[in-house]
Amino acid sequence: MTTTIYGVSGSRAIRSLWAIEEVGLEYTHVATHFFNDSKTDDYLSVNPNGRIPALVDGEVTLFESMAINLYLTKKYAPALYPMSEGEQAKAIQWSVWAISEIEPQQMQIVIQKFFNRDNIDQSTIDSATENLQRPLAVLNKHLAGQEYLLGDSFTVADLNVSGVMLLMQMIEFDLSAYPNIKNWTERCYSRDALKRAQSLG
Ligand SMILES: N[C@@H](CCC(=O)N[C@@H](CS)C(=O)NCC(=O)O)C(=O)O
Repeated sequence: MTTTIYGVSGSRAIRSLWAIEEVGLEYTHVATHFFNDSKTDDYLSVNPNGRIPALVDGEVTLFESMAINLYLTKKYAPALYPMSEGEQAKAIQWSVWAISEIEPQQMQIVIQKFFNRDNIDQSTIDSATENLQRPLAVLNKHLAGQEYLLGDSFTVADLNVSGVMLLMQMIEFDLSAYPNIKNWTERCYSRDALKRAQSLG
């Protein structure tokens, strides 16, 4: 059986490139770019959304980084996937939370800072920054007194939430009011698997 992952590391595909490096599986990386590469007929037959990342693992074809990561860790890296049903639900909860509470707001800032450089709308940045305060306060409080989202060890919950928040690092979002988040992201981002994923094309 072959496993193929699509997407370039300088994009949101990094989330799943990181996951596949964490699970230690042999795989083929196709460095599909989010402009033209992701709109070819061949690629659209893998991900009809025309977005990266996507995964083909034998008979299973998946899009959406959070789903890919939950699948990969459950199947190939039990140490990263919680044992109990309650904890599995928590991993899904945090993954959905990151994509719905953090992602839309951080993307507003990414768009202004990277794709609208000549005509930055500061009010969009300001309101997204304001809207991020509530979820960040929730995360910071949750991380008080524990190293990782589900307790003492790094799991797919950390991979997914900190993977989404790699964009916050890129936009140099000020996390100084959230020391637990800062320390936790430093722990997550020091992992060798992330470094290997970032060095992929
Ligand atoms: N929610 C998706 C987001 C994927 C996504 O939007 N990726 C961007 C690259 S950063 C993309 O492929 N954009 C191409 C397009 O929108 O046409 C995930 O997490 O997998």
